[in-house]
Amino acid sequence: AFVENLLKHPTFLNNEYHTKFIDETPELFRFKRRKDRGTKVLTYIADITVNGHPETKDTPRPPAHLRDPKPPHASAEARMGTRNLLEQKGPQAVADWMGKQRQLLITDTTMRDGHQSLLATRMRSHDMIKVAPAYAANLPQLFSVECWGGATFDVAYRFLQECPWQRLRDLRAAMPNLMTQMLLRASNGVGYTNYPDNVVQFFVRQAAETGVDVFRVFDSLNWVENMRVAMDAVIDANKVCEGTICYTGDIFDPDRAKYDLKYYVQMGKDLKAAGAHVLGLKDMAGLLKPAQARVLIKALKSEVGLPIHFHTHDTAGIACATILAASEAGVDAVDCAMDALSGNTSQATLGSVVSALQHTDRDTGLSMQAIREISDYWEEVRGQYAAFETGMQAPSSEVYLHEMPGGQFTNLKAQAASLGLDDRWPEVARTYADVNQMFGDIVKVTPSSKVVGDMALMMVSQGLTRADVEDPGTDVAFPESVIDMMRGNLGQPPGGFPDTIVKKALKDEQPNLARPGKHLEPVDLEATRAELSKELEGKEIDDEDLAGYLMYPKVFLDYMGRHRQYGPVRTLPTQTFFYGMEPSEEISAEIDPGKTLEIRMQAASDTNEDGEVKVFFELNGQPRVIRVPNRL
Ligand code: BTN
Ligand code: 3PY
Ligand code: ZN
Repeated sequence: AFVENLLKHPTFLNNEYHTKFIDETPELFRFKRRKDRGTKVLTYIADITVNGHPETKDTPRPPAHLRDPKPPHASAEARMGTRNLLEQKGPQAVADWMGKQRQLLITDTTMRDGHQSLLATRMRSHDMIKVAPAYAANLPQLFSVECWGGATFDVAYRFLQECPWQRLRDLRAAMPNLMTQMLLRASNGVGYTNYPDNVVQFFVRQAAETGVDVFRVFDSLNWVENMRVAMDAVIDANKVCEGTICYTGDIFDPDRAKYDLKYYVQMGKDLKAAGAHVLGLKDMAGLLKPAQARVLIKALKSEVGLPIHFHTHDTAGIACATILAASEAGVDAVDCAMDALSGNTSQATLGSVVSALQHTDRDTGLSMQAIREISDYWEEVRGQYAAFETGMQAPSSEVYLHEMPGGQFTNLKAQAASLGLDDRWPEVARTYADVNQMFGDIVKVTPSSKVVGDMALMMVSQGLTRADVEDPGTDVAFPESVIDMMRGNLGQPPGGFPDTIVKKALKDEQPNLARPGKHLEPVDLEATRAELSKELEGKEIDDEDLAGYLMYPKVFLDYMGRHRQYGPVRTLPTQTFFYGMEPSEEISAEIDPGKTLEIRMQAASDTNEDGEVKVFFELNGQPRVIRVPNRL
């Protein structure tokens, strides 16, 4: 209630608050006695039942048979996996082992990039944690399970009302023999901007402690200089540091000579020199073609000498072919998504890759039956998220024109539609490519891809061409993100940004060409912890909460405010979370290990003259009535 009051207070809303404001504003402390967690959760269910969930309101409820899918049986004993090796012998031993394996190693990306690319990152922990024991028991040969980082951190707090750290902790506990993997945007953490070095270090240390084993570290402009702080932090934590090249362009295309074979080999060597245990090759848009993969993987293998982990997207429908070519060229590990969450902007189809390699010298050793069972589970899970499907019907070679990352593509399409540009998508795609050239042909991946997207949408909606923007005579209102990037706040691309665009965006201001973190003051962590604790009524702030707040201050505070009102809603089945309950429906929610709420909804009243609806429940057999305002 305190945070609700705080968030609603005009001084706070005007962004003028300071810590004294809280001491000087006693009305913030006028709130009702704290409710118990059962009541909080019932309040949430009642509210969603009456008013709908803002994100799924106008979409049909998924069919009843998809309610709370059952995971496959996990065979009794989890066999030794990569995590045991990491725990016993450390990250270098993992890399050495990788390089010696003949089988193609597989990372399952379903719980991170799979749903990030297909379902707007909306998959809830509830659906992941249930199936994790089946992964541990039935797929012990997996290299890793990518389940954290990228956009999942932000979306967990912001849209799913759950703590991303708790997700990680729970997954880690459920898969003790498998390495977990995260995507880390180097100095941009899991955010969209460069953080001070000590914040990056603090975040990595905490992620390692809570449960990340493999850190895929990349920079959105491929600037190795800007990756060192994050890479060093991973190495210090004794976890696997996957220093990563982002792939763009086409190594065979003489018009894209900036990103040629030599460029990538040199970057690979630089990452090795920076201490990477494994070399990541991140083809975030799915641009690498089979013939190019053969050449690139061979060159990286022989000239860099690190084990290689290849990531691609199936946006153009060719990812399996590229993966098989990379496999023939000696790649050590590749990323796939479970069949039901694969294809299109997601990863290649895991079962198909595994099957294609059976009875060859790169046989993965993974059980097709285990894959089918787990994929059947994911198929039912996916059905619950129908509201977030993008409607993309087919893969498309258009990606070779615009080069949008898998995670951005459908997002930008929706953004374009919301600006009334639905019928002008080909123009947006073309303009995105033009902006890339205007910016000097840069790597486009979060956050640089967002900047290119912002600029393209602005140009299409205002009818501006590249020539208009570059003309010194025209006045252009650049998006803030573009000005920020031209200032050097995301770092520098190879060769720098072109003068024309820097001058145009910054006018007389000089860009900063140094690593952004070099000039950012370290954050006083203990002072921030104390301030945050004060803002949250003296709540004790642990390192996870502090790291969350440092990444996303407002998102974190909003989350905490809602958490006080609604309690542990992360434990609700997904249909209940997004659609509420129906009369006579019964669900259970395990709010603590062994402490389960049995919830039965009886009925809802008509709306009374105060605009309220009474929702009648049984909670663990006891009748409970919750009143909620009808806001419809
Ligand atoms: C629950 O299951 O109890 C709900 C999840 C909320 C967890 C709270 S939120 C802030 C803090 N950080 C954590 O990792 N856990 C708690
Ligand atoms: C992310 O940073 O979230 C990505 O998936 C980049 O590809
Ligand atoms: Zn990806």
